Amino acid sequence: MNTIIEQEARYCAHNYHPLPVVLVKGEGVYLWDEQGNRYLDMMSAYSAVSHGHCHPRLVQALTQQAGRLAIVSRAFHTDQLAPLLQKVCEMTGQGMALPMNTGAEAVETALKAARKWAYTVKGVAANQAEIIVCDGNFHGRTISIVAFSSEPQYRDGFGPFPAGFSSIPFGDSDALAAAITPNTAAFLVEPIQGEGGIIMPPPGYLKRCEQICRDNNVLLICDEIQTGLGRTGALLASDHDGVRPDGVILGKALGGGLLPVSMFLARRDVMEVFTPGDHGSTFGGNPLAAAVALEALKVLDEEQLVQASARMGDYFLARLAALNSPFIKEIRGKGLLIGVEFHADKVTARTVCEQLMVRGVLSKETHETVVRFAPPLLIQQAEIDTVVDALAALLAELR
Ligand code: PXG
Repeated sequence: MNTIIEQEARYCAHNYHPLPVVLVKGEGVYLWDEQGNRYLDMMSAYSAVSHGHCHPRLVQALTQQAGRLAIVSRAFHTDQLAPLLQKVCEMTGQGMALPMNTGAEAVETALKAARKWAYTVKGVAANQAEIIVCDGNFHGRTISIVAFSSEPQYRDGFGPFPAGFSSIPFGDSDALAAAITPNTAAFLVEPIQGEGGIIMPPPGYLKRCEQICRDNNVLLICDEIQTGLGRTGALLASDHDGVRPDGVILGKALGGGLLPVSMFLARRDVMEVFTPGDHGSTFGGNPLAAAVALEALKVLDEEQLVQASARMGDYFLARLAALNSPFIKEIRGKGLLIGVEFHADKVTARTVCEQLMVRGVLSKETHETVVRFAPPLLIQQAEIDTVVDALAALLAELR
């Protein structure tokens, strides 16, 4: 056994089951292990590394800002936060933003905003606000977020849970219309369910949900932590449907693959429910994170990563479809958020990931049957060829 892996098993909580590889270096779409073996990264840290590993401009922004001013808390202003928030609001068409660090914190922020908006603007009676979510959702790991997870393992052993959430089938806009009550504050939804298995809703779903929310004075809040910032070939996945959500949650790639940076963005009248002391975070909006996130947004623009994601995603999907393998049940995705579902009785997704690793490709299964392909957005055609060829070779061997 590798001693580093043993040491981690001894001292780290066993809340993950990593592939047996010890990574020491990353650059662009590539990762290297201790022995100097090179891998193509098809995971991008669950879509957090859309800019590629250690992007030189982002490393420079990080090191420069780290040497000037890193953390002061929001007790004071810094010169870095406002330019970031203006840029991200202008890019997404939202009015105001509240910066946090991890995705789950930004989701919690959205839930708090929605509830307070329901009480102070919509007129819902105290403690009666309801939030509708979707079966198969993944929004993070806090107690209130797992309270509305439909995955037993995320909940088991962690109750009691807060009330005020109801869940409907994903992709069913009629179910949303039926679930709304006068107490409904918000509908929280992932435009494409990522951790749920790269689940695509039917065409026009989000647009219909937007209309239903408007008609009922319910906030449409899109969790774009995984789908946002170019991952699906549009800046936001909700752009594909021409939808302007009332609130948007960003994280992961916002930190440029270097730092945890997240935020809740919303219409001005929604965000204005927060007053000083209501909500906060020691590290949220710190100038180090803000400098990196602003540079990450500029790189996204200047290197046209959103367009690249659309182009390379189409190519990747076409090459996968051409595999025509009896092991593959379905190929799903948009842009560079792709899931390949295998027939459960033929091969497990874990086995595919282990075999891909041996062939120099790193990915991770979600559930037992789906392997995700979500590389950094700067991946080139030849690299996609390498991945698809590796998959084809291992499927041929399995046969
Ligand atoms: N929303 C979505 C759509 C996500 O994919 C989160 C929220 C939570 O973000 P943070 O930064 O709090 O992890 C995610 C995270 C895991 C895991 O093991 C998490 C994600 C994907 C795969 C595994 O917790 N996505």
